[in-house]
Amino acid sequence: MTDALRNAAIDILKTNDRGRYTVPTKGLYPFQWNWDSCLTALGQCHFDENRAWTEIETLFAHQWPCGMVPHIIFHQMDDGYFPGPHIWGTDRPVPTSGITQPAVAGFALKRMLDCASDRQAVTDRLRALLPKVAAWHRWFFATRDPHDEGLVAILHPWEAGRDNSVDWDDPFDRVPTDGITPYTRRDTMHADPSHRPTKAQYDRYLWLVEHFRALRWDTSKLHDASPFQVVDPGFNAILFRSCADLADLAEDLGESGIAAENRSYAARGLAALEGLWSDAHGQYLCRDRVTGALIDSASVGGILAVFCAIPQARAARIAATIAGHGTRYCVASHSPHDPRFDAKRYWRGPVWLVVNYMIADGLARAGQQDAAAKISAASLALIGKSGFAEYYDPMTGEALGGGEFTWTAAMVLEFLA
Ligand code: 9YW
Repeated sequence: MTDALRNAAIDILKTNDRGRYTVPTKGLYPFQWNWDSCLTALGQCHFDENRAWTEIETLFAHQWPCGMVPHIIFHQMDDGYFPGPHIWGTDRPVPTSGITQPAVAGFALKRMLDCASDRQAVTDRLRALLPKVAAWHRWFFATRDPHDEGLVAILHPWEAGRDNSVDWDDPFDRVPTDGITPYTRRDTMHADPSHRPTKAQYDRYLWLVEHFRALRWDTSKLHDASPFQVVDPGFNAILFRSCADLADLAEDLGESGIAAENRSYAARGLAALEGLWSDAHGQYLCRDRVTGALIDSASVGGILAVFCAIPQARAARIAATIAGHGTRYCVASHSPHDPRFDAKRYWRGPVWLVVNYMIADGLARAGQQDAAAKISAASLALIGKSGFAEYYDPMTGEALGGGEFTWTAAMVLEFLA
């Protein structure tokens, strides 16, 4: 059974491999996505280490001069996806989007080095990537933390990778929709529209893109110009974990400057994260940076915070919160106790294996082995029941969204390792 699952996962990674990058799934997402690629590399490591390093190298070959690593690289034109390169209008040699995604590369590289069959053989590749990842981290604090809080803001829901989370509902009220260019969505042609974001949300996604494009994608200006600035605990935790892991890697390579800088980002960030803790919810919450208020929305973003080195008591409480969800399959992307929970709609309830993986990893590191093992078992049970889907109904385990999904397959290889 384990061998069959493993082989099926490898088949998916190979099917979606486009040579130097992997598409999340054919049809729905025909390009390279940032955090998908980094997590995909972890799966590739289990059968083709060289290919795994190439995946990350390709991503960083498209880093912007300012340090940002874009969320999509449009390697080859494909009309199957909207919004394509012309809507973004970023003017890059190979077209990219103009926003970023969770900075999981630092973590991925450390994990890849730990898994390497010959660490010496990958040292040069790591040495070449190190300053690039460091530049990305520096860019985050320079452009997304203008008041030196130690926490960075996302300026678009797509940056968090949790597109239509309940977290963004209130801050989205401030984003206008007037004047946007008429458009035709493509996602709803590939997947059930009732499992996807609404038109009202897409209008706002597009308004933000057009607004940033009008500022010529000057990433030093976007933060203050954006009506949407949200401090997401999950997004920050991924960055802090990557900073800490990059610092370890840098230390090993004698790059003391990068090590010290990233240790400091991680330490300051961890301290600042405490301000997002909610005792009432037993997890962290987002903060709306425009109003300064915490957002009363118990999403998986506040659970994912366990991916960085939060205090052990917080991790224990998060484990209890997950258990308290009471869903057959964990971890629901939104609390089922909240009336806004929607078991089938994308990031408003369904389970995502990548998020499960990071939560399980964080819980295990914090001494919550049982809770981590339950998440791992639930993840594999979902695959056994419904295959390698994009996301799943936490109550029934039904497969939702795209099929033959790359990062889902990659995570299975990690869960089986
Ligand atoms: C989009 C590719 C991406 C993920 C995101 C997920 C979804 C849709 O798919 O985004 O149009 O970008 O929300 O996290 O990276 O798998």
